[in-house]
Parts: sequence; C-alpha cells; structure tokens
Amino acid sequence: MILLSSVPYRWRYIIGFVIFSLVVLQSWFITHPHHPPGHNELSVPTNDQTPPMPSNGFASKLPTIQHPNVMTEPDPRREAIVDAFRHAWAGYKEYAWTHDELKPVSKSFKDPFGGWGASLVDGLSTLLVMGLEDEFREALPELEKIEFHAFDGKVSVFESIIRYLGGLLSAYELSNEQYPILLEKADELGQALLPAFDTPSGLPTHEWNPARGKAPSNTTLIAEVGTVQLEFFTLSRHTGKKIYAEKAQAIVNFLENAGYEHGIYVPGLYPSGMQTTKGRFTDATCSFGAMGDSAYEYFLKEHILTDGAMPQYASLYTQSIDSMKRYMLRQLPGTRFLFLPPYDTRTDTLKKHMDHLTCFAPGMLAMGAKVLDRPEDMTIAKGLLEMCVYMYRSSSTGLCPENWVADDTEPYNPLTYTLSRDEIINAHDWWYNANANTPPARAVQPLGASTGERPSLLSSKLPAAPLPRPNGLRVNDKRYLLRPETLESLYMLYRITGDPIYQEYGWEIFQAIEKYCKTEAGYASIINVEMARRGTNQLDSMESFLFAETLKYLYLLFSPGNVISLDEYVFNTEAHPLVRRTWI
Ligand code: DMJ
Repeated sequence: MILLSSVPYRWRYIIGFVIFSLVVLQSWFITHPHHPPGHNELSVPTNDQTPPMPSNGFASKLPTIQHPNVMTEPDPRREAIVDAFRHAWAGYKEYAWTHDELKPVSKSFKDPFGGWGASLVDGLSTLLVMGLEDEFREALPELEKIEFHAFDGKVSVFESIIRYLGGLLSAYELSNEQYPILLEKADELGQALLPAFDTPSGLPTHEWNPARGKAPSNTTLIAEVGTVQLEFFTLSRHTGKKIYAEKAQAIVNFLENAGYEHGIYVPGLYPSGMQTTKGRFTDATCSFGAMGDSAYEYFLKEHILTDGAMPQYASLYTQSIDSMKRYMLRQLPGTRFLFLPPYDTRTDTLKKHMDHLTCFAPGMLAMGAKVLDRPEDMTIAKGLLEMCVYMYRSSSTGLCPENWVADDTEPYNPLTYTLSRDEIINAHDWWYNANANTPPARAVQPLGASTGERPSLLSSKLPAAPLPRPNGLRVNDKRYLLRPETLESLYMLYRITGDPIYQEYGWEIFQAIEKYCKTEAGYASIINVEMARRGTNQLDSMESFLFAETLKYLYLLFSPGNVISLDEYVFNTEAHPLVRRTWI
C-alpha cells in the first residue's frame, strides 16, 4: 500500500489490472487442472457425464472386498483343475487350433464367432493366470494372422467384445504390457466394430459385418448394449483413443435418461429387446438371466473399475437392484432358497423359471454389498447361491440344468426371510398374546425338508442335498452347457466371506464335470442332467467360456487370495481380469 501510494495514478490502474488478471487465471487453472502427458488427450468427466480416465498408481477409495480369512497357500486340489485345462487345450490344439471351438465328441471344430479363434483368444488370460507360459507363447504368433476387418459375414458385437476384446486386453495387462500384438489386435477389433455404434441412438447393433460395414438389422438386447463399457474404457486407456470410452459412456448416459417413452415401466428394470434407431425397448420382460444379466453386472463393475469416479454407475446399479428386490425376488416357501425369474414389467407378472445364467447374480450382489455397504444384499447373494448350488446337488449327475421351474414361490421379505414357518407364526402370536413377553429368537432353518440320497458323485465333505426337491421345483431345460456362473459366484463368495463351504461346493461340481463331461479330446456339454450316464448323454459342444471362465473360476477358488485379488482386478463378464485403477 505504502509502495503503491508512491506510484503515479496511471500505473496504479495498470498494476491493478495485471493483479486482477493473475487472480482470474489462477482460479481457472484450479478448476481446469492440467493432466500429465498420456492423460490430457482424453476427456475429463464433468456433470455432462463424459467418461472418466485412469491416472497412475492405485490406492482404492472403495471398501476392501476380500475377506482376511481367505487362504494364503494353494489348495492341492488346484492341480486337478490345471490338468483339466491342459487336457482340453491339448484337444483344442490337436483338432481345432485357431478355430472358434473344439467339437469334443467328434474331434472336429466349428466357427460361430467369425472364425477368428475364439477359444484361443478366450483362453489367453487363463493360460497366464495358471502360469502356462509355454502354451501362451505358442498361441501368440497365431494372433498376427487374425484379420478382423476382412470377415465377410455376421459377427455378434457383444460376443466379439466380451470374448475377443476382453481376452486380448486382459492378456495384455496380465503379461505386463510386454506383447504389443495383444493391444494392436484389440485396437484393430475395436476399429472394426466402431461403425456398429453409428446408429441414431448410439446403441450398437446385435450383429455386424466388418467387411461390408453393414448391420443385418437394427435390433439389439439390453445385455448387449450394457456390456461394452469395461472393455472400451480399458481400450481407451491403453490406446489413448478417447472414442471408445465415449461410445461406451454414451450408452450409459442413454440408459440413465431412458424413461417411459422408451418402454421402461419400472425404474431400473430394463426390458430385454431393443431397437437401435430410437433406442426403444421392444418388449417388457426384464431378466437377470438370458438377455439382461451382464447389463446390471456392468453398472457395478464400471463403478469398481473406475474406483467410484462417477456416482452415475453406482446409482444405476442400486436403482436396478432395489427394484429387482421389490418386484422380482422370490423365496421357495419353507426353505432358504431364493429364486429370481424374469419379470414382465408391463403386466407386473413373473415367469416361473430361473436360468443358470442368473447364477452370476450372487457374486455381483456380494461384491455390491461390500463395495456399496449394502449388507442385506449379502444375505440375498447367499440365498440365491444356495438355490443354484442345490440345482447341481439335487440332480442325478451333480450338474445343473440350463433352467428350472418353481410353481410354489412367495415374495422375498427381508423381515421374515431368516425365520422358519413356526417362528413366523409364533412371532404373530407373540404380538397378540398378552401372556407372552418376549419375541421369539431368530433362527436359521435347515435347507429343504428332508434328506435323501446323494446323486452319484465321487467324494465330498458335505452332507447330501435334501431330497425330494421342495414342492413344485423341477428341471425344465435339462442341458448343462459347461456354464460358469455358479462357479463364478462360488469364487466371489469364497473370496468375500472366507467360508470354505464354497470351495467344497465347487469341488463337487468339478468332480461331476470330470465324471460326465470329459471326452478323449476335451469336455462336452450334457443333454440331460437327470440321466446319470456318460457317452450318449453328451452334446458335441465345448464353448470357449470353458477356457475363459469355468476352469479359471475353479482354479481361483483353490488359489491363495493374492492370485487375482478382487481388490486389484475386476472381471469382464467373460472372466477376463482387468486392472482396477484410480480414474479422474
Ligand atoms: C458367457 O459368455 C458370459 O458370461 C456371458 O455374460 C453370458 N454367458 C456366457 C457363459 O454362460
């Protein structure tokens, strides 16, 4: 001030202007931070919901997922899973190498996924997780030969993203980014698929012809548009090309803003069918099984992958799960089994079946319970998983049907779920009975009604599953297609609770797969899980998810907690682990 008073008036104005400009500039830099090279070419999220971008280093601000009691040494049973993987990989190499799938009975191959080598690419991350490095290195040169752009036929956009893109990116990360071919091919596939997103709504079409640059129709499914984000965010992160993350984020924004006019009747419950022109829903049935499943899984996993960078993902997830609990979740009376059938959101009616595909939901709910502090969801996760496991344990082969029906169900009620029938009645009496002065103690009731014979399993530490099955519970689609969802949930629940019962359940399932599915060349699907015989009960099909998911989750179930820890990785829906990071 003293100094300023000695300066002529004209200069005082100039000095004042300079100081004012400096203050304005400084506050602009505070609200628009400069990001280090490698980040600044990618967009920064704002309230307009642009996608987040990762920063270096990772100290998660989300709650820890894994339980401290998870084992620290491998369980010796893990070796049997590696042997199973080697057996199937050897068969694939001998009879179907570089094709999409091995036909494990006829020892030939088929190419339902563009013929780009779905099993080879889907298997890469498991080879790395299991430490099968020779096999991994032997597969790498084959990647050079894949020509994603040249394929003149229909490929599924969804399957290409979850199996090929997820497989390449995960292998790139798990191999410490040492093999550039993995990222080059991921980028090439991303470029080949991007035009499928150029629809008026921004929703990608169900199928795409890369060579002709054409989509055969303007239809898609909610699971397909909602299962792009983990892979496209990660692809942007490694290539620096923001277009992938933007396309994926545009879909999330679309879903967040979709309303009644698009065909949504219950907030958070998205019907299965969609068209890509206006993004309208074409039916009203919402499912956590076929055609819906992974859209809900990805809301939560977007939150985990980006370490909570965007409140939008968690709020979409909680809205969906709250509605699911309110409208869709059922209990089998007198048991702890929870049942999650598809739901017609327009007529407010539930279907009677539950898909094996729905058995991913316990793992999702348990993770959400931890990460978002929703303890009730953990109870539900356990009840749903008991249902899925029971469908394995109560069948003649020890394998689970593709779907099952329950005629007799009642709405899930959190107040009565853990009470037995008697306790519920007594609780009611207590309320009206003047002579009683204490409410009954809460007690967990046993599963099922009576005990029966164990299906022809090999060995188990567990008591036999209660039989007969509860009233009105029966197998519908009798096939077992080597699906991974129950094993996925067993791995998640084991890592989250530390309860070894989930390992025992998994071991039983593995033994049943060995007994009924194994062929000379690999593992076959099963025609009828209620027919306890081999050979004629096998289907000539071994989908690539046997390599990517089924055997990987089994291996991890018997691995120490630091092998693909849920606090360091998040799985895409095809079980390809992706590195969790801090995103900004
Ligand atoms: C896998 O391809 C994926 O898990 C997908 O999300 C649904 N189902 C199959 C395996 O059953």
